[in-house]
Amino acid sequence: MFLLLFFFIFIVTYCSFCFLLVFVFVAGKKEVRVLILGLDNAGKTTILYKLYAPNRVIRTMPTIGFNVETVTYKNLNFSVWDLGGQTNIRPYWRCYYANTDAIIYVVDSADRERLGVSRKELLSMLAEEELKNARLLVFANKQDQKEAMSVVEVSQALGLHAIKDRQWHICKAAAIKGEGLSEGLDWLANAISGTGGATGTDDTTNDLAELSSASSIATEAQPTPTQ
Ligand SMILES: Nc1nc2c(ncn2[C@@H]2O[C@H](COP(=O)(O)OP(=O)(O)O)[C@@H](O)[C@H]2O)c(=O)[nH]1
Ligand SMILES: [Mg+2]
Repeated sequence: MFLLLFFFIFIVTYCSFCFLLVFVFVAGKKEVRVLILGLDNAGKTTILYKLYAPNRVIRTMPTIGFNVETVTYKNLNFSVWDLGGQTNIRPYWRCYYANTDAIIYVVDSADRERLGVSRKELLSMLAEEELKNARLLVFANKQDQKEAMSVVEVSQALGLHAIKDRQWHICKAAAIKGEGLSEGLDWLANAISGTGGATGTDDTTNDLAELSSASSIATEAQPTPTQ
């Protein structure tokens, strides 16, 4: 009888311990909802899959609808939504805005002709009430292209310096080689955890002079997001 009671208590204790372990593991990782937006052909899908599987060779097709993957980085679970960027799909971006913690806005730095359109889309998106608390990370992508604008040029063309009401950061990237992505994700993880990137004009990462040097370090580093 005693043996049976002992066995019962042992099983209950063991199960509770396992449950606690699973709970701590699951609850310990904060869920972060991220949208990857930008014009078509900017490199959004390439970025999503480079973050998801850094060593995989990525071949993309124009995205109709969306792709979504979970990327775990610095104890955060990023649920990353990559939405199609074609002109006729852009009006549907707003269907995904609710509860968004951060926007990754991707620009093709070599596409000088459409930078004005990209700026217009960015500004109208930032004006949306549902996104007023979302942090903004901009990737000046395709820096491997000879004709690519510098990160400072892209920043100025987008008018980022005028954004005072949210945390934002821009860094250069060559998504196809996986360059610059970890620096961006580092900033985002710090901003979400509240350990970096103060809001508004006081944010030193929003300073253009700082930004060019911070980003030039980024392109030399290889991305090391954990899966
Ligand atoms: N040269 C270069 N091409 C890139 C880079 N990132 C993406 N691409 C290419 O740009 C094209 C569009 O990429 P994709 O990710 O589908 O763009 P999306 O429409 O924004 O999702 C593809 O041919 C990619 O291989 C990059 O950093 N450098
Ligand atoms: Mg795509």
